[in-house]
Amino acid sequence: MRTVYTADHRLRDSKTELYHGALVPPFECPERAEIILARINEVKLGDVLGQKGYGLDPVLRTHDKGLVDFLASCWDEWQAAGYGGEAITSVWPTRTMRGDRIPTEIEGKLGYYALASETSISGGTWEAALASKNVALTATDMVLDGERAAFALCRPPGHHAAIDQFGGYCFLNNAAIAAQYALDKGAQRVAIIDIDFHHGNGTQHIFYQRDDVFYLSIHGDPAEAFPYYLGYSDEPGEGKGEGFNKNYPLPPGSDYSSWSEALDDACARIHNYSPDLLVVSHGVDAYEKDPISFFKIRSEDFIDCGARLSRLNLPTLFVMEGGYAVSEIGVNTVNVLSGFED
Ligand code: SP5
Ligand code: ZN
Repeated sequence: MRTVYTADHRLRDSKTELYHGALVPPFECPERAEIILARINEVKLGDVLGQKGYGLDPVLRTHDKGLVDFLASCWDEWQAAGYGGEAITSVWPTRTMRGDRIPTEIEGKLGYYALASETSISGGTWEAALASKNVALTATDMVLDGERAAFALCRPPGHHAAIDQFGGYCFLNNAAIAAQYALDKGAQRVAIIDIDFHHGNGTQHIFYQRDDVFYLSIHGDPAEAFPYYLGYSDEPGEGKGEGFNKNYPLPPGSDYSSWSEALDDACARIHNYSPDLLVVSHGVDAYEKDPISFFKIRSEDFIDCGARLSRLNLPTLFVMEGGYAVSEIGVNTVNVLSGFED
């Protein structure tokens, strides 16, 4: 399997994450992608290619222009306002206020577009987010051109980014942009299976009312895990999208036996849907030693996970999402890919 990677991911190098009330070095750090790349080379998974340029058109097929303009100018506006730290929101349009007014001042605007406050925006963030979606689209083209599978080593990740919100370490929803791009290139149906520990609220939001993208996600029960306010089992999709959204929230301590049961159910549904393309939102934070998650998936389980995905026998695009046990992230990520290939 070939990989798409760019060193431009390093431009996303924020110094602060609001974590349990303190500012800490972000879990979503540049070392993650470098360690995955090193493992790909170590096991000779396949060639590594650079990104091609795609511009903003495929982004605007998925995201709101207001969000895109905001992300492009946020850091400059924040600095121009004279604010000392990285851009972290302290306000939101919460339930008792108006959600239909977008403030002009950067702090108010930031709260409007943020879905969480852990994710700081700093210099280079936007450039890295653009490169990350280029990586996803380059790999999408490889699969559309006939490769059985490709790995988009995206960083920053994407699945929490909604139509008009960023957060959860995500700015642009790489997997969603890739799925929409495939549809625009002639695919009839795309399935997205999200194996990241967290529910991909952004991907669900983007496709919730549609039947041409079937989103399925196995994740920590949102009653107990980020993103908390979406990802329950009673979210089947809406309108013509009804039946094309499927969540598998699992409790703390879940191991591979219950996790793989959910995966098998998801694979059966994907098989029945018969998509032209399978997108895997590939996070490895379900790993037992992940510092911010609560599943008990072992490194070797990821090999079996890849093998099960492979049995669907579909053109498959892997898009990197989360995973914060940094020293094991290379082994775990590549285990899925090697399991898929063997
Ligand atoms: C792409 C991705 O994996 N994003 C994850 C974003 C999670 N951000 C919130 C982290 C809050 C962690 N709280 C964990 C409690 C553990 N005791
Ligand atoms: Zn995650």
